[in-house]
Amino acid sequence: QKSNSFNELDAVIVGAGFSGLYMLYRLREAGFSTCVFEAGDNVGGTWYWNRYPGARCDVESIYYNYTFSDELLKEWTWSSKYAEQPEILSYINFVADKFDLRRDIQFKTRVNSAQFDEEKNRWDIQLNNGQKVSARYFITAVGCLSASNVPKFKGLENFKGEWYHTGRWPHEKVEFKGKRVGVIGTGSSGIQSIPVIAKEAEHLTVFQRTPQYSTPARNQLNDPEYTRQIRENYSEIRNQMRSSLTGIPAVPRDRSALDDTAEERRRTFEAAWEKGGLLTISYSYNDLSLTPEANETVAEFIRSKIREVVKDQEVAEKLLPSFYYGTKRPIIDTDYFETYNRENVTLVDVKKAPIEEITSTVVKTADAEYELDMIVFATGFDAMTGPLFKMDIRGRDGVSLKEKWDGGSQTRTYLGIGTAGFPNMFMLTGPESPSVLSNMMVSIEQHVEWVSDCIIYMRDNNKGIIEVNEEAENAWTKHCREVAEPTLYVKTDSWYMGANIEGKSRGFQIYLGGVGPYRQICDEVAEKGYEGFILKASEESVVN
Ligand code: NA7
Repeated sequence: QKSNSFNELDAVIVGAGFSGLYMLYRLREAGFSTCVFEAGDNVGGTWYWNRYPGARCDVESIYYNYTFSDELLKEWTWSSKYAEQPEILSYINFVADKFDLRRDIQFKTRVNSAQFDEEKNRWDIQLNNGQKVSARYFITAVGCLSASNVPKFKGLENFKGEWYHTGRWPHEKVEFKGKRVGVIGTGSSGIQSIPVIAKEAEHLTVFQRTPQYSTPARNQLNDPEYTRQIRENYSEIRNQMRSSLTGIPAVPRDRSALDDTAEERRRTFEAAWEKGGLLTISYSYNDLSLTPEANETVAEFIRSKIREVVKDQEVAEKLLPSFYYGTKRPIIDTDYFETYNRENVTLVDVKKAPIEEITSTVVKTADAEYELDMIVFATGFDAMTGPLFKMDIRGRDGVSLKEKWDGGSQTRTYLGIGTAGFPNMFMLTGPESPSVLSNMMVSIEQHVEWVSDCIIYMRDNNKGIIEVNEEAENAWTKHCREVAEPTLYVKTDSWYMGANIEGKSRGFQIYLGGVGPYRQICDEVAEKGYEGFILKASEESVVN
């Protein structure tokens, strides 16, 4: 029955994660015919795919949920401070059921291509099952970290054991017991999974290229009284989240690290270490991401902690990070460094002796061989542009998004929401929006609400085409670079910089101005009749 209405859809949304689901909800409420296409066989996006052991969200659960429905806020209770993947996935399923979202989602379906038809002013969308769909609006809700990256190791195809990527973890239980397991990569996914795998596997070998700063999460069960208080004050909390820098109601302390004595700093960092949490240490001072000297104070504090926790000082030395703290995604952990005190764990420095080849049973580095039954690739993602480029998206004159953005080396957007030459296309949490440097839930709700308000405005004002003005795009892209330039972020090779993917050139692709200021900018744009966009009537009225 769905296929009959396909030719007349108002909107197609790609992806049934947090952003796609809310987008569907909003458009449907406003009376638009909408369909979501989702590659997985169920809802969840990031939380559907990242099922690796130890996966949990490092934003506190009370802030990592939808806030648009008071009823929903009352109905759901998070069990702990940092929710584990299965609990988050249950939440997303709960939401999908509560709002009856599944009836407009087609699962197990990938969008292969989307092409703007300049005569009809509609998007022609091709699905991997051969179906074709036509829609006025094309909305990508594909996430920022959904294109998994398995580096091209020579010989991987010969490996006889099991291998998995953390971001494409199987749904069946993976058994580590009695096995020699290797984990490649020590970003958030590696650091979350390593302590859990170490407890089960016969032996765990960690292949580390860049040592990471990680601080304790200090996860705990949520006290019912605490949950009650949060619920009671949620409208105030929601306002704080929305106007904050990162989508979490916390502000950096208004003091330079260099204004304190070494002893005072030590006490401050120590208290933050004990308290735990994602931003506690970063927010101890206001200049840790700006001045190398200030940054070095926190970096050295964490190094001292690693030396303290890890008993074998040779291993501890290998674990000491040297880049600017916070310029790769901060990580919080449960017993990560402690894991290296276990008898069954070996740390291998693959910066010093890189992985050269994988054979049927062995990972060979430049100076040794490691026999393994299983390899876990915790090697990250082709971030931001990767998920968009998995589809062949073509705008005016048949130009593809990939061509326009020079293969991902040079993103160009207006507000991270639209890009010139691609009319009626909206990106949720796209490059050059605050997205991955914020609590995604806050960014997602803001994007979805802005985009749905815009589509409603178009209908109410008899407009059929909206596209980014190139000047506005140039100014936004320049502004993004200018905001990032004075910070230490641009001095580190990270996935924020596109530096983890071979062939992608370096460029900071996230808006660093903060979610609160960003929201204000977006609101002003809308208030001024979508300033920076060109709006036109279309011959064909918007189908509704
Ligand atoms: P990350 O943070 O990108 O981490 C990937 C890790 O894999 C990192 O330690 C990389 O080292 C390592 N890596 C990548 N390629 C290789 C090769 N070829 N050889 C050895 N090691 C390699 O991904 P995660 O999944 O952990 O986290 C992604 C985000 O999800 C995270 O930031 C949160 O926002 C949630 P490198 O540092 O590049 O030297």
